[in-house]
Amino acid sequence: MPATFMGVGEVHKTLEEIRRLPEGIIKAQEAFEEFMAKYDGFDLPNEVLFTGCGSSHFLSQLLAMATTHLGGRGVSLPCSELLYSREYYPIGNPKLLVAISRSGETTEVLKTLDVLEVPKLGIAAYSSSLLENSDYALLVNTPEDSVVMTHSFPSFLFAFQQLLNHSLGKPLYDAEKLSDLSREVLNSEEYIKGIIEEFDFRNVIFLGSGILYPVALEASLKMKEMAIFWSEAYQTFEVRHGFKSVADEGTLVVLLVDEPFDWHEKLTEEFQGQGARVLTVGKRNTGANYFVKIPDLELPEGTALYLPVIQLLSYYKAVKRGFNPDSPRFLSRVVKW
Ligand code: F1P
Repeated sequence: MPATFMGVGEVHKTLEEIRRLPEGIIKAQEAFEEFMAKYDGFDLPNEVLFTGCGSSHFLSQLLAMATTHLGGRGVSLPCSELLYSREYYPIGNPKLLVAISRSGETTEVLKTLDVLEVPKLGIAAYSSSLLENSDYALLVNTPEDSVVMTHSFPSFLFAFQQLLNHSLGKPLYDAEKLSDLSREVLNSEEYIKGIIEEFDFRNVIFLGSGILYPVALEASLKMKEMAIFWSEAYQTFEVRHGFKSVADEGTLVVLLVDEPFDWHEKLTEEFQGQGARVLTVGKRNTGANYFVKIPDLELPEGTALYLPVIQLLSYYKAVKRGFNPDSPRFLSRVVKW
């Protein structure tokens, strides 16, 4: 039976897990509280190096940016670059390595624990080799059967943001509020499904600036992993410098934005002038063809709220293309060497 046809009422595991973000935020808060109880007096140092693979690498970029945004110095590298090419990167003099892995068993992540003589903080969804071999273990109880990372990604983000706020003496975010707001964002599922039904785009460009750029990168990865569909991600205004030439009547441009300003409206109009359609995801529309409102939370607090939108978009594109997002071709849940 074709992979995408499910029994009446049956739902792909991947969709179920995307929808679990509200509880994931609460689990993330619990993970943060358990971490603080276990490592009494722990504070993050100012200079932190972050690493991970695939989605966990893009998550490491988010954590590095959140650290820098709050006055620290966060640097992110994919594990394999940290292992084999770190001399080309300004990793500086980090006082902690934060290694991220949903499974906690990815070979490259485990190997990074031996690279630098600094304490390690592991973030995983399972008791795992990563957590066993880290000095500090942040176990976020968001296990996923899906091959691709879904609600665990924003849940890990939130748990770390709370640790960051605590370490810098900033007020903690309100987990219940963010959980409720993520439920609000998930209410856009039917609308997102409608976009996929209405517009059979041939290619998709994801745009994001600052902390939303790694979200654009993750969106592009989700589209490739689940829908086996080529996509690209750029820093928002960079796209005008040549990359935009690919955009035409078969293109969907997904503009991830916090507070739009005139350049966002101009960019939207420019892409529409090329025949493309634009989906704006943010606090206000930019004159786009489609719009998903993100609740009014300052970034970086509200960053987690963008993830379900891009995950749902890729999920429904995968189903439309006749693929089973629960078992993407050529992929495994845990990459081993
Ligand atoms: C990392 C990862 C995933 C990707 C795929 C293969 O896994 O690259 O990000 O979606 O599942 O593995 P992990 O180290 O976060 O468990």
